[in-house]
Amino acid sequence: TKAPVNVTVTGAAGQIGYALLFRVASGQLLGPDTPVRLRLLEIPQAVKAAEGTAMELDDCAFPLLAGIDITDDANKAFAGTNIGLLVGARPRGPGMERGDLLEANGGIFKPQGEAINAGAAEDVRVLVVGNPANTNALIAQAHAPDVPASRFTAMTRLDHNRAQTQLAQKLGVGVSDIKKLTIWGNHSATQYPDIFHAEVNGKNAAESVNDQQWLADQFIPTVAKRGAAIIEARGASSAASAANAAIDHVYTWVNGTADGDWTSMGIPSDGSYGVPEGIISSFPVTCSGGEYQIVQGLEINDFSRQRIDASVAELVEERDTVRKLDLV
Ligand code: NAX
Repeated sequence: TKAPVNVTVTGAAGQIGYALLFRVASGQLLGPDTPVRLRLLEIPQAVKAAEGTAMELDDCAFPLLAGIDITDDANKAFAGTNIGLLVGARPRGPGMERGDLLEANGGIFKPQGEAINAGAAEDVRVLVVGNPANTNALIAQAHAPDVPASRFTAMTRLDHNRAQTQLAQKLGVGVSDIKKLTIWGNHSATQYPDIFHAEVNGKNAAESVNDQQWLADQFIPTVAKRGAAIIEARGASSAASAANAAIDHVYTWVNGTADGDWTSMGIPSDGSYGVPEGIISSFPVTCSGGEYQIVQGLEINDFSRQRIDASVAELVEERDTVRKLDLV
């Protein structure tokens, strides 16, 4: 049998943590042949709750679960880790400005980046879920100079999955009939879900929809504001769907995209599509052999260009803010 893969989950006692850990431990993150050892990182006040979750994990008797460590020390949590799921973050409090939010999260993602740099396994792969996810990922990456920047990613897969279902429902097809959707930019209300290159049973999706008004006034805002709609309906933010997207993100990164399809990931820009190098922005990517590559050569029409630029401008602003705070 294979050696266990070390998976670190931060914010393990939170609601996404509760939806995520059981799926990781059951083998859905890395597949049915790969045992996992979980490392749970929490703040001191929440360690006890994380221990409670660990008791339940034990009680599942998952054959693939090789062990669970719980700590409030980032260095211990990331020592030897292969996969880091960075879920814990500082939420925006009442009256908190964006600068304050970024500063508070800098206090979390800087030391976690340093701990990853100091002790993670050579092949470490990091997914940041905690918001503001793209810029939190940038902060962690900036403090891990010995780890290839490409190993730091931010989650836009939930947005991608949301877009897939919205489009499938509009066209009355199954979600598996939809390919090559793209989320561009920031995981925020400025994100741009792009259907101009998407395919529905092999036909162009934008042409199949043929309804610019639906695209601009329904589809894009529904996807971009879905998080708020969930809070409104459920009285709590997306948790199971966010955990599902985290599982999808890592599974696809490690196991690859299907032929004739791609996915969306927040990754350090190499300058493709006019996105400034270094910021962590969502792109269409294919994955193979544990590596991802930006899909090149897509034609970007004026409608898309404006929206990509607006979301990227927000990311540049966030980067400039954390630069001023000396966080990157
Ligand atoms: P919860 O508040 O339920 O849980 C967060 C947990 O993180 C808490 O248990 C807290 O003690 C812990 N935590 C805080 N600081 C920590 C630190 N320094 N080290 C370790 N743990 C720490 O939030 P939950 O609903 O689980 O959401 C977690 C994060 O995901 C939030 O930032 C949220 O905004 C973000 N989301 C991101 C999404 C995405 O698509 N990228 C979608 C879902 C979600 O909104």
